[in-house]
Amino acid sequence: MRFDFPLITCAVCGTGFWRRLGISLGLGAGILVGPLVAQSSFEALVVDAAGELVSDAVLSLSPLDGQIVPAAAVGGAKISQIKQEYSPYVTAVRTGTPVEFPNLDTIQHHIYSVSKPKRFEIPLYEPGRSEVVTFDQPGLVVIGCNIHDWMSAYVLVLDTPWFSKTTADGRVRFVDLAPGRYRLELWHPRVSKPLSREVTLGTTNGAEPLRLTLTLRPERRLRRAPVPGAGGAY
Ligand SMILES: [Cu+2]
Repeated sequence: MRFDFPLITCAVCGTGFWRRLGISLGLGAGILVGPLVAQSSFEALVVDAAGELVSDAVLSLSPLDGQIVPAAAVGGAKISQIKQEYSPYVTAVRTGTPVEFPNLDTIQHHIYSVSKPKRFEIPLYEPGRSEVVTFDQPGLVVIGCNIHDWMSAYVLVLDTPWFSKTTADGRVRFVDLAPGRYRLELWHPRVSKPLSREVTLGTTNGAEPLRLTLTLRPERRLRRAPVPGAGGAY
């Protein structure tokens, strides 16, 4: 079975090659179709069981054929505390990435995680302060706040450089991938079990993104911070 995809932008380097790719689902032989070229691209559309577009889903592609993996980029990510929430709610990083945690509020926070890939704590975190935590093991890290129990954030730490998070359009796009087989994994904060399948990237003309359906648990995330102006902030 083969799907063809249009190419738009690079989730890794941000460049905008307008190439097109073909992708063959890795069912059985996982046949590559069309002449091989140096690079392939990939686009996916993520929807829920009702067909609604899904944001904050992280799709990653891990090479299975010894494709050359680029060195980790210099730089990091940032998760702010602002208006008594973490922003962004979902962050995906490559293993070894430093993540900055600036407190942009006028109150203290107390950041912590007890997740196995990165247990850490930044106690009584003063306004204006910023510390860096390096996520050096792959896996899912759930972050909370000991003062504001509604505050939560997720850091998905990945060994591959090829990952991207969906926004409101439910789409992820990759370019400059080497042709070959990849393990595709798709995670979301409300998914019980991440979607996982093997895909084979080739090169050919195409038009439609790969449509992926996630079965999501009901949304239970509640905003429980005090209403601005009503007093009681702490
Ligand atoms: Cu807090």
